[in-house]
Amino acid sequence: MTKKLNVGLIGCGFMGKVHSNAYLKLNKFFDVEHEMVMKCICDSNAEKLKTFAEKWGWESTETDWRKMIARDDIDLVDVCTPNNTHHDIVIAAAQAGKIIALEKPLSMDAEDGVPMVEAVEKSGKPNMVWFNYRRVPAAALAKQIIDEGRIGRVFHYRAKYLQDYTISPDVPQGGDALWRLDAKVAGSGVTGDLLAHSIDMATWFIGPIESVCAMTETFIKERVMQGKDKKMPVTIDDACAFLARFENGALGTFESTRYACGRKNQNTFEVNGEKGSVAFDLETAHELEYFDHSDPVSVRGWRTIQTWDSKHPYMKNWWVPGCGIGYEHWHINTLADFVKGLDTGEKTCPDLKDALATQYACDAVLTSAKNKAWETIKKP
Ligand code: SOE
Repeated sequence: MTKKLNVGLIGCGFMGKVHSNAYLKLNKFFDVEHEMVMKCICDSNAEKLKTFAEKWGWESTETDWRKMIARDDIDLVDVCTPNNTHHDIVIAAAQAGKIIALEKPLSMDAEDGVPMVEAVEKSGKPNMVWFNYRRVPAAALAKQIIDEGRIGRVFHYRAKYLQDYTISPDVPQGGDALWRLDAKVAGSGVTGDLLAHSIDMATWFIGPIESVCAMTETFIKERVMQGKDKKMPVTIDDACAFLARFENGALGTFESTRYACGRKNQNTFEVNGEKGSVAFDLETAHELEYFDHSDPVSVRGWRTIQTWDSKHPYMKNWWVPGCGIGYEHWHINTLADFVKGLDTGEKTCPDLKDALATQYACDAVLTSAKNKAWETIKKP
């Protein structure tokens, strides 16, 4: 390791913890040229910040993100704050010439995201959005199989992203833990939070979506707003389903909800092509299902590939075959790709512009649901 990379991370919530762990572990498992230096952690809650910094080994703290961005000893700004803050932080960080790693989704909506992309393009510095599921070994293997032409021309894409944590009407909205339920902070509900992952994966696998026809529903109309301590209208989409036409002619179906009793974080895809299919379910994340139509009929069938051999994507960096990896490691894999890109000068996908394409797709989904009509997706 020859170069030090001084990291400044904003936000001590769930994702701040996940990313802190990635900075802590990266150099232990991946041989990259840059050494991660956990230089500064920032959060407006001073008490929480102190405990977090001590626990994760951050060298210094700031309660004002503008001060952290202004510091000369910060090379990379990592944004782990709620969606309504991404715009201002990213633009300020880009103007200060920082490398940017931003937690998904890009922004509240595409209009909010466009100036962010303009700012990073003007700065010319590397940037990335943490769509971590691309770095699940089984998903990366699916990408390889598709790119090698093994399933041939793609006809169908099928995605589900299901959770159940908002089923109870007693779950409040807003505040540190539940801002994802408040559209003023999150931008949207399952569309921006969960379907953004599915859209990112789909376009990575088979290319851009051209148009969508969607429906959304808000099942529980009022919830207590934290801080206000009274019931207020719920303005997010609790569930969303849409049909999609891809630019390459494939058809897609996408479904997401936080009301699928028993589903904690089920993220699936299935891709059907002329020569075969691949299928994945995050609930069994080390497995990739693969069907090869060219197998002899007598033995033809779905095979389950356990993607924990050292030959599988990312796995040579982890344990011996059969000893699996999970959520924390997918983020370390993501960081590894980004830092390798800093070493070699290659762009890491998705960058902010790629994430803007996903944001345009999310906007089209929500507009389509509102207007009850097909919507064409704009391009960045
Ligand atoms: C909450 O719904 C959440 O943490 C999302 O924000 C993440 O992106 C997803 O991966 C898991 O669920």
